[in-house]
Amino acid sequence: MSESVQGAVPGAVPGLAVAEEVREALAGGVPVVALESTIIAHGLPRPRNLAVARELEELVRASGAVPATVAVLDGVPHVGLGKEGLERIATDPGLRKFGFRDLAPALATGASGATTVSGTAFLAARAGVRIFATGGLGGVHREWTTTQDESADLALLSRTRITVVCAGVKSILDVPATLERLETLGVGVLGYRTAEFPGFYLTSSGRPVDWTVREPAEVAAVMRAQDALGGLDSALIVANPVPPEQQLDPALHDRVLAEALAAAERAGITGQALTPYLLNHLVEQTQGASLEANLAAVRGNVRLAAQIAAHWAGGGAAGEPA
Ligand code: PSU
Ligand code: MN
Repeated sequence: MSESVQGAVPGAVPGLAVAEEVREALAGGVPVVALESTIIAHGLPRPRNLAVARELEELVRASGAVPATVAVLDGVPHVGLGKEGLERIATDPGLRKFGFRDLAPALATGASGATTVSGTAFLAARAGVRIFATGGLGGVHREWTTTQDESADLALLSRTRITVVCAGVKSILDVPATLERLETLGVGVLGYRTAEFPGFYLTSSGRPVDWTVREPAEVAAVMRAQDALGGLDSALIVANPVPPEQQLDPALHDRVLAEALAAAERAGITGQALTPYLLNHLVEQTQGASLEANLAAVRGNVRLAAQIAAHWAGGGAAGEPA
């Protein structure tokens, strides 16, 4: 069984509410997969988001792992939400969006919010959860040279030992610049059964990856090698493309994305609001096709994460390889 970042008692972190089921799984070598809540609260339209939140947890369970959805409720960071907590993140209109840097003020003031990749990765790692599934990472935004808008996801992942299964970075971003930044930050990127970095809604971003793995066990082996090397606590990104038959039509994607970026600029949308604005715009302007591609990507990532978690926990294969 893997060593937890916490030492002897996985999940026992002061100030962190780790669900009993998650704690028991970590202590017993049962695979655990962390899930983020920003995609539920701010990245998907309501009321579909609640059904998706439940479906993702069920997918993890069906693969023999325990889901740990992460969020901050009334100033308490949760790793593993109960039924009510999940409902709350999907329906509460006042729920904020918390990256890593928001966690301390949220705790101190009793605030509630969904956690982004940076907030989720930090809390999950603190609880001893090593594998995390999401849709697409944040990254370097287009127009970075004037706005300096780069998601806090990247810097946090350069300092946190966690494996993130994603469909690349969101295609609303500057993908080549984001890949360069990941290299600068020393964050490893593995293409899963692909030599090309995925494009979130699209199967490929057109950019190459340096490393390709074909099986969940290979990912677990890379994680063990990270630990054997020791030293810096950087993350590992497993880039898992959406199947070609489930991707968004690339021509439609390019056209609608250009419109969305122009609309955001006209509306003066910046900061934390930008990513949800662009994602919602794409859903509307593609008549929901971008949503289906997004969901297909997330589902595939959650399944793969559960398989990796099984190999990491030493429990053999979870489900069948995709
Ligand atoms: N993946 C999705 N949809 C999302 C996100 C990821 O399929 O909405 C969220 C993640 O929480 C990610 C965040 O951390 O978008 C990035 O936001 P920003 O660019 O403001 O850092
Ligand atoms: Mn930003």
